[in-house]
Amino acid sequence: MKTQKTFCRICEAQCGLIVNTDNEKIISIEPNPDHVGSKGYTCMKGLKMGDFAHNPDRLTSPLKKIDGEFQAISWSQALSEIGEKLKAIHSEHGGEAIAAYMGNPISFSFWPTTAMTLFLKAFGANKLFTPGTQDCANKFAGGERLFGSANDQVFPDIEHTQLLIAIGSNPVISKMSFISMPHPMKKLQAIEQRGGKVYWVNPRKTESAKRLGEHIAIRPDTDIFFALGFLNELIRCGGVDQQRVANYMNGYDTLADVAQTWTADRVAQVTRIPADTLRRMVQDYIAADGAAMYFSTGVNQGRFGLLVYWIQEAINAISGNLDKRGGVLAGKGVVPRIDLPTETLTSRINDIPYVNSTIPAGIMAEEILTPGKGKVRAMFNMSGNPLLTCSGSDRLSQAFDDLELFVCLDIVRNETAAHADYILPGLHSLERADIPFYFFTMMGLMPTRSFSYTDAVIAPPGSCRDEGLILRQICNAAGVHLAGSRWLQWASNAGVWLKKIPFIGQLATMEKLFLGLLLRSAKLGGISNMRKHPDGLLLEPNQPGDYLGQRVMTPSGKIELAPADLVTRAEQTLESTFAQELANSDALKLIQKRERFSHNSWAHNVDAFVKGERNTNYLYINETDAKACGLVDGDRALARVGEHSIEVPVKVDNDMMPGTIAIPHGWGHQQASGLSIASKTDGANINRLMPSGPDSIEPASGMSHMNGVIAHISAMSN
Ligand SMILES: Nc1nc2c(c(=O)[nH]1)N[C@H]1C(S)=C(S)[C@@H](COP(=O)(O)OP(=O)(O)OC[C@H]3O[C@@H](n4cnc5c(=O)[nH]c(N)nc54)[C@H](O)[C@@H]3O)O[C@H]1N2
Ligand SMILES: Nc1nc2c(c(=O)[nH]1)N[C@H]1C(S)=C(S)[C@@H](COP(=O)(O)OP(=O)(O)OC[C@H]3O[C@@H](n4cnc5c(=O)[nH]c(N)nc54)[C@H](O)[C@@H]3O)O[C@H]1N2
Ligand code: SF4
Ligand SMILES: [Mo]
Repeated sequence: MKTQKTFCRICEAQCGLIVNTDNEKIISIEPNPDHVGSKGYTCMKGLKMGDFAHNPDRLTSPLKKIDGEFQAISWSQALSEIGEKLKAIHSEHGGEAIAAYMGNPISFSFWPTTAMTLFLKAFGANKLFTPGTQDCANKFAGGERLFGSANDQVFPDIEHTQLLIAIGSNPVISKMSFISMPHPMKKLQAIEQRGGKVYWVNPRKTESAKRLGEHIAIRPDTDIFFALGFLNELIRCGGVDQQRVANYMNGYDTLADVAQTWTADRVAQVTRIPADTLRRMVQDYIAADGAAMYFSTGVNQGRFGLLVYWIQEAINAISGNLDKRGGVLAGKGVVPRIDLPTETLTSRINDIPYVNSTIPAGIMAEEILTPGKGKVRAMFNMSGNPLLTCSGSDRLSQAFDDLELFVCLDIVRNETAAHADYILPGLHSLERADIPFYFFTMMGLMPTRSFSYTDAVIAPPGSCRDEGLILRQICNAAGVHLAGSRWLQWASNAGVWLKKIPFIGQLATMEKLFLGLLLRSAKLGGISNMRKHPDGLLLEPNQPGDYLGQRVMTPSGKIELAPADLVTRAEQTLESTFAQELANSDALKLIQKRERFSHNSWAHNVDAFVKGERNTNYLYINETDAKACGLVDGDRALARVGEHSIEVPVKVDNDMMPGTIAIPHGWGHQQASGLSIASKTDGANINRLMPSGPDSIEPASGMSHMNGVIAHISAMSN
């Protein structure tokens, strides 16, 4: 038996693990009590990783669809056929016709994601879709405007804060986003233990809100009015640090103008947070020695995620909490950042802008289906399941069938792959060497600054290959050079040969060269040095007071409190949205809900996670609303948005605020012939209901609207 330390790459917590293996098989996984970040904490999913790596449905060889059925073929056949086809599409239609969707699981692995960027560059292609426009692109778009770069983000100084206002976040289940913090509830409990306070602003009384803090129920997708009401009250109460504003910020007067009409009393009409409660929250925020406002996907997935980002970070900044102990800190990456000037790209669909070099997934179907120059004809889906995870599934399904070449790189044959021409078997995360997630390597979003390196723990089954290798072999077969660079292509080809020589092979693979280079640039001494720290390496702690006036990347060097396009949008849309909210006050609003045993769409092919009652998603609804819809617990309900509807079982749940219903995403696997366990589950795909297309996404951030969508619920007639 072999024992190896590594870290989990399922979510942003990146907990330390100890993996026991025998003959390349995972026997057991335990939490690593000595890991500098997680100190023995993990969740069930990390401990069950063996069930993903050794899944009975794991792909082991390339597959080709022949007469509607998938058949195993050799790598040489797969690569040469894909290469030929791609070459033909490229020469006839150019790079505009080639696109990729890069899903969430592989975003935790540095090398394959970089390889995808180099791959697209090789064809002069730039249409990279990611789930970023389902979970966080508003933060990137906001960072560009307020702080001068998408990669400049702030996070709450949880270890010192006296007041945390957490909006649209449920750490007990999700472990948080844009902050890497294993065992988040322990850190949050410590706030109360030192006399501080936590507020949860959420339409649902979550598992987290039941453990600690005070729950503030908010009507879904009205957070922008909450934020404006908060700002208005903060200014009214003199909670602005005028000296700091004068020294380090631009645009305060315009910002104050925007907030002027949004009093606590007025916004209460739509948020349903009583004005006195909002006033009390502002008083607590002003009084705390170090306070932080933080929001996550609950807000990102609304219609105004970018505007909320703006107002929230303006509040943190003008109150003096930005760059302050216990307030919010500006992340400092571990690897030095090279901020190359990014091109301002727009989609051919309505000139929709790219965010952080990616194109909104909400217009993927239009990019594929709209005829004319730039129509997407070849698509590479790496570690994604857009059919279940992106909005507008029915239209996407039609779009995928319209492609001339559709290639999926995955570890199993998921629902999206059913539409593919070829499926190529990639690696499970425990089969590759890695360093931590981009968010801390490059953006420093971690309260305890630390770093780790892991070698691969097990060898891949069958002929599975590293996705980076697959992409560069496709380049070879299509006769182009990775990133358009002859040298890179030569180096990566040489790596394949050198790999065959024992010892040199250990060092010479492209991914190892790449990771080693990053570690050296971070002054961490390369891979051999990092191997001496299997429990991770603590780095110099975050320092408040090192950001304002020193690291701000805007041209003025100051925080921009009133970005012109956001001010214009606020002026043009908020009054009408407010009126609309009042008019729709009786409507039921649908929100998302993450579950302990689910992970987006890919945890349902593991027996332990779909046992008993867990074998379906549910419609969660308050007792009063259920009654009004003629439903009782256990009924089946029809949920409808526009012309689309799905059927789900009902759970009456008084943790849901009246007027709010929730249905978890990632379900609806019945047709998945490649997933022997998941296909036996019940449940329906909520993204069939979510709006898609150019008019459905948030301007400038490209975010899909997935929270607060108005839905109609009725009982299914038996
Ligand atoms: N309605 C609604 N929709 C949502 C959300 C929501 O809240 N509501 N949440 C959204 C969010 S936050 C996200 S991040 C997205 C996620 O959306 P996606 O990234 O599209 O989908 P996932 O379910 O994460 O799974 C992607 C696939 O990755 C594969 N995979 C896992 N590990 C590897 C690997 O190492 N290599 C390769 N090649 N493949 C691998 C899995 O087998 C799975 O098939 O979903 C979004 N969709
Ligand atoms: N178990 C599990 N863990 C996961 C995942 C998973 O699928 N399962 N997915 C991972 C991924 S990819 C991500 S991006 C992270 C996301 O992690 P987080 O960003 O922390 O998101 P959630 O925990 O889903 O919390 C969102 C909360 O917002 C609330 N909410 C919904 N609508 C609104 C609204 O309009 N306003 C406000 N204020 N709140 C609202 C919901 O009730 C929910 O409690 O989680 C990761 N962790
Ligand atoms: S909390 Fe996240 S990183 Fe930690 S074990 Fe669970 S899935 Fe893995
Ligand atoms: Mo996500």
